[in-house]
Amino acid sequence: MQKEIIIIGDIELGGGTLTDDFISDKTLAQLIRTLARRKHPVDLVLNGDTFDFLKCPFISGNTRSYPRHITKEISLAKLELIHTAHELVFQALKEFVKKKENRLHFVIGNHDHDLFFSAVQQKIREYLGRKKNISFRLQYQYKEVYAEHGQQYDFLNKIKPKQPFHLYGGKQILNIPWLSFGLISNFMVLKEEHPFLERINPLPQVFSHHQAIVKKLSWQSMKYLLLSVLYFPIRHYYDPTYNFPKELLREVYRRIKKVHWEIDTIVEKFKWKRRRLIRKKQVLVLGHIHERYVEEKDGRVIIHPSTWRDEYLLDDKTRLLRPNPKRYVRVEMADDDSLCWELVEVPPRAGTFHFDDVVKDEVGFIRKAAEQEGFTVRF
Ligand SMILES: [Mn+2]
Repeated sequence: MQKEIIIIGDIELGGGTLTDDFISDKTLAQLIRTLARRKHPVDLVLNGDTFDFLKCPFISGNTRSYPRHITKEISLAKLELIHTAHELVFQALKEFVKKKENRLHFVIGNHDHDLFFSAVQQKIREYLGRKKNISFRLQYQYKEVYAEHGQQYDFLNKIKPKQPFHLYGGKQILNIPWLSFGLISNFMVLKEEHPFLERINPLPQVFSHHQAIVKKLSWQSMKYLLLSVLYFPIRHYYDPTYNFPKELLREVYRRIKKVHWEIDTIVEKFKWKRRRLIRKKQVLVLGHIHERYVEEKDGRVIIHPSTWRDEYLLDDKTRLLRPNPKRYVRVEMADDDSLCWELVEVPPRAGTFHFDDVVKDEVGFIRKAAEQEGFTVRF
């Protein structure tokens, strides 16, 4: 075999706090260690949102906050939390890159925009004990295989790769999308109050069984939107993180009205915008949306393998919460460049919960899920 390519997206390693939704360290580390022992070269593509910097707090002394002016010092402090919480995964990656034929590619997503800081990249290389076979990029391409995170086809989470930073107060700060600024300064309180609810899909079902959250969410969104348009741009005139891109207004309004925050048109937009590239590829992998999607046509496949975060599917009738399996894309490339692919499913270790029990004690069930996955929480 010429090469094996493994594509894993939306792992979302967090800071080990209540807002960290990744608990499958054992399963993931085991998979990476298996890859490290292969006899042929392996490309491991972590397809964006590998780290959840967005929902990771900045802890300084006794204060915990979600600052919107994200300097490299703040990103590094968050990275340290993530490293401490998920050392098992870092250790496995370290073992993987030790072999110089192997390549580790970090594709940048909207939750790990912080990877644009070269100091953050350097620190990761330091943690993994290697420099050469680790890369940070916006997309991965090898012959007829292509992967990118997909936030560029999502109006609200689109990043600006050519201007990843603002200059503010003489310092470089991250130029993250408007929605990310909103999440950081308005919705993290809600996420801390309802850490488990945010792991449950589909949203309309969750909302229909939990009216209180709908009220809180609509009120928060409306308040933030109004302030963003009418007040913040004046109050914080010199602060680039409060610039409001007007073209978002219509889209946001439409989404609030429909209580529709999930993005469902990424594949369609991707197919239109990258039609020339798509014609040249055989396997195309996107992330960002946390749903499994496979589209095979004319000897070509487009795949969303879904997330590695701890997520559940709510059954409307029984009100049971079933943990979603984790998935990754595996491509085998033969010496003559011919390839075969498969979407591999990893069964969850966590068990099934009842929605009504979870709602009564969200933190308790966050702990229970972690316990079942063998992940130690520190809160
Ligand atoms: Mn994303």
